[in-house]
Amino acid sequence: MAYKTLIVEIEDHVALIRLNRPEALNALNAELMAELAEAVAQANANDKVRCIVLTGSEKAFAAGADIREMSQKSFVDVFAGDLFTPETERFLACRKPIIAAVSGYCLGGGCELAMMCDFIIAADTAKFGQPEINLGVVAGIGGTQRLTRIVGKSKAMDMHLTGRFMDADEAERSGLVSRVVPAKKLMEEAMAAAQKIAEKSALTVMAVKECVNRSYETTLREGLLFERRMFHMMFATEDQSEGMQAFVEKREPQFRDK
Ligand code: CO8
Repeated sequence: MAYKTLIVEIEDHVALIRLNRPEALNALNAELMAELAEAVAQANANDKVRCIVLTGSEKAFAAGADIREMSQKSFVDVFAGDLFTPETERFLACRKPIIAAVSGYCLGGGCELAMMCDFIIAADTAKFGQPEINLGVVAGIGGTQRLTRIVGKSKAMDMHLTGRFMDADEAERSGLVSRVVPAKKLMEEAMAAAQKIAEKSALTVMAVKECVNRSYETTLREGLLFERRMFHMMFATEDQSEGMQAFVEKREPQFRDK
């Protein structure tokens, strides 16, 4: 499918989705959000795709929701229209891992979108921020909730209240990103991580994503039980038997997603 605001390529089991509104530093407008939700849903449904990488340009992953577009909206438009809810729900329904490869500005809705991914690999040029306060609004697609859970209350308050930007090193120190790499190596690293995931059993990958995400939704006790039962359930799969047998026989496992 051809998109106006995205470039989508599938390479060796990895769907690479590139935000492509260079004229607005990949600001998230209604069209981009609808196309992104569709592209992710398609990748999720495509048996050839085992992992997704979401990226922007060197200058910006995304500089936030589209301020020009939002500036024309009323309360009724955003509330009754439920701005961005269906799109984010579709994005979050994806059961395959999504890696955000972030270079340059990753602000407001852009930072929130990156946090909706499963992990973030950042270029050393990345700048994260929740500057909505400068526009007279609060974050709206998870910034106050996800950033707080990821980096803790003090830093989340600092970011949201001052609107300052955080560089890649600070983002790594704070646990917002999993690794920082030189900008030139960003796509190579992100694609290599995606390829590594693509080699695993798709069943186990799906289970890991569900287990880790569960930790944000439940108490520790319930989360531990969920994880334990998921572990037990994996013994109903051929891939568990193959994975363990391969280790014992000192060979590479041949997973079949069964
Ligand atoms: N929206 C629309 N256009 C944008 C945006 C944006 N968020 N960011 C940049 N652009 C446009 C600029 O207007 C400019 O366009 P033009 O050339 O036509 O004037 C072009 O991109 C290049 O930008 P700059 O000239 O400003 O580039 P600089 O390198 O000088 O500055 C910055 C880069 C610092 C990133 C600057 O552009 C900036 O501050 N951008 C806005 C950042 C921001 O405030 N983001 C938060 C937006 S609000 C939000 O994300 C809320 C999300 C929640 C939605 C919830 C819905 C339910």
